[in-house]
Amino acid sequence: MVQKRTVKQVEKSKDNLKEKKYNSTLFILTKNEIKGLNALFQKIPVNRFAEVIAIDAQSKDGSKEFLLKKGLRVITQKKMGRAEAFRIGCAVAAYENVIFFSPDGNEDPADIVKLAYWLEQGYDMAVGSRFMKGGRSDDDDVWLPIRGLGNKGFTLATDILWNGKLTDSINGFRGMKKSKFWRLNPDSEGFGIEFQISIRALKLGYKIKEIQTYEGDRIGGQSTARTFATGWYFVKLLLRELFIGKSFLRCVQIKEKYNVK
Ligand SMILES: Nc1nc2c(ncn2[C@@H]2O[C@H](COP(=O)(O)OP(=O)(O)OP(=O)(O)O)[C@@H](O)[C@H]2O)c(=O)[nH]1
Ligand SMILES: [Mg+2]
Repeated sequence: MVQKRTVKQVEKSKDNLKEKKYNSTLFILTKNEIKGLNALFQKIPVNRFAEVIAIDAQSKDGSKEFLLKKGLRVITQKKMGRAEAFRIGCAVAAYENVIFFSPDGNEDPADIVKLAYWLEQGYDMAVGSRFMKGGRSDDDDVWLPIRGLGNKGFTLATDILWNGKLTDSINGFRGMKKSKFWRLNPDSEGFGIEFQISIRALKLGYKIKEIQTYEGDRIGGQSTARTFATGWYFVKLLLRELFIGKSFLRCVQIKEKYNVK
């Protein structure tokens, strides 16, 4: 017979989840994000993760010094770009589950543990979706919502072409199993990395969990994403993925460059 749990027991298990420590690696990605760090750092649940590493793109505004002062390990990128940060992260992470967080105000630190939770539940990838019911994108507020429309268009095309049910194939706020990351042989540059990962994950039938996320406005610093250049890169990336199918599995594996076995 199934035993009913008392209210006290249910409350206690909820508390356990609140306090739970994750055997996962949390990455904080920065490129001149000192304003965001000042505003958000205390909300980042660093104590809930067995490993926290910052990956910094040679910030000149004191972001690196800030993170070092907080006692974090900071890796300084030699080669720029978010794709490079993802690859460096997956090469050095001590844990299988990795989460990437960017402290520029776009991502809600409260969602970090939710991503970690779903990875622990067995998902290969967990993604914050700005376009699910209840989600929100700061791009939606722009008078000419070109980025929001572009994002939705790319996701729609991806779902149609690779039979997916994604609502946000591009958002950077995500976590993955690092072994599954390397299996995708992700060779994209810069801001294309998330889109490439989403497409290839669909090609290989990965278990993907999307959670609704609220994308706030950038707190300070400068956007590094150039809308039209990034959009054009996405178009080329999509066409290439269409053309190559699953042949990336048989190509030279990019992980070898990062000394990953
Ligand atoms: N480690 C690392 N982080 C980066 C790099 N480029 C950008 N970032 C960080 O990645 C996050 C996303 O970059 P943004 O420039 O905000 O791109 P975006 O969110 O599309 O643009 P906005 O809407 O203006 O915020 C920010 O926290 C950046 O600091 C990089 O080369 N290396
Ligand atoms: Mg941003």
